[in-house]
Amino acid sequence: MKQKTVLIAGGDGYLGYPLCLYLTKKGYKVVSVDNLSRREWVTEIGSHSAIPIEDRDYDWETVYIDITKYDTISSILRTYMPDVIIHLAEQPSAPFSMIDVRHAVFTHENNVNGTLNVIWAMKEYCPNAVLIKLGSMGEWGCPNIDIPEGFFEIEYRGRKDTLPFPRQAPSYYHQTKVHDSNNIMFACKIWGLKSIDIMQGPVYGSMIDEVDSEHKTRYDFDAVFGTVLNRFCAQAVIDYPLTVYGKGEQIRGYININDSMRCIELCINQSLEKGEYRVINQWTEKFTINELAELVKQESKQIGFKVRINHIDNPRVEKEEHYYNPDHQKIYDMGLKPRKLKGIIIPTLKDLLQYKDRIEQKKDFILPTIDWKKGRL
Ligand code: USQ
Repeated sequence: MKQKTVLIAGGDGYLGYPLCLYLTKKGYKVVSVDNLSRREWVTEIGSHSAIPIEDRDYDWETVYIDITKYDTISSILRTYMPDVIIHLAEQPSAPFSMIDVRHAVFTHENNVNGTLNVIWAMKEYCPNAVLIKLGSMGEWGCPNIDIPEGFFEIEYRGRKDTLPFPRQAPSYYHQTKVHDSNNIMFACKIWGLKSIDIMQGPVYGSMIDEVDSEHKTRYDFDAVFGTVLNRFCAQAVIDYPLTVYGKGEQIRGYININDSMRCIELCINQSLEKGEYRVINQWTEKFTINELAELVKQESKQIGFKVRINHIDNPRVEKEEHYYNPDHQKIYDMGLKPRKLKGIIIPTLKDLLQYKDRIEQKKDFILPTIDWKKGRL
């Protein structure tokens, strides 16, 4: 069988880089495109990745381009004619998008325009390819009813229809993911493109099973680019009280970085009909923030850490107590065998201990300084 060519947009990021490694080791022909802007954004806010990434290797083809320029992404698609395009090339931080108007507009231009360029170039040069697009569970918000995977049946004034489930994003970053979803759904409808739109919850973990010393992913722990569990693990390593925002009863669906890689590979091997727009909720376990903090505290006792938990004012506008019940059956139907978060905390802490000095160096960037109402504090 022909080896699939997979183009990964955003191949330098937290997920993109290990995904290149993972898929290369699995025998796919991988082409990574990136303009390294994630590195610049983290530098702009004054922080750095706990795991150094300056000297890492690329055992796959890498192209330095900016996908917000149509001519560059279209020429790449014309040259490589990928079977699958995995689009991760977005500004991924909610706080970064809430700093001020400049950052909100930049996040929209970068994310929404990049995705529009990808779908227009696909239509022109590889209309039979499958687009696997990284969206966010945040697109759904926290409604007081169950969350389906994309569509739901509704009866209104005596008539019934199957409609896209309402999206209620909690930041200007998450709003860009909603705009992307609408634009991709529309492209599938009018041009017959094929796409899987992945609604992924916060990802955690410092490494994938296939990692070696030359191919480590980045690991952010600052208040802008670090996701909550990764932050808690970094905080535990330097004996910094865990930063629970507000009441800490916010619930999210989490996924380990290994499972994220595996789900994406399962998506690569789905067969989609012409015009199909499929939505997947990609998360494996639900926790409140308080439960996450308690788990990190309990687990890390086994390696002699005495973790403290601190409730701080919530810089975000979000529900702190709510119902949360999103479906996530499709990843299991595709064949995912999930891992449990509990077993991953200690290996992550041990891995991070090697980088303790780098976390200490930037500990001033752990407390949040961006507020949803006031902008930069
Ligand atoms: N939180 C804390 N303490 C912290 C950091 C966060 O209590 O130190 C809380 C937040 O208030 C929020 C929850 O943890 O309720 C999740 O925050 P997060 O920063 O881990 O995740 P979020 O900003 O939602 O964004 C991250 C990724 C984003 C992805 C999203 C999936 O940065 O790219 O789309 O997770 S989801 O959360 O399902 O929308």
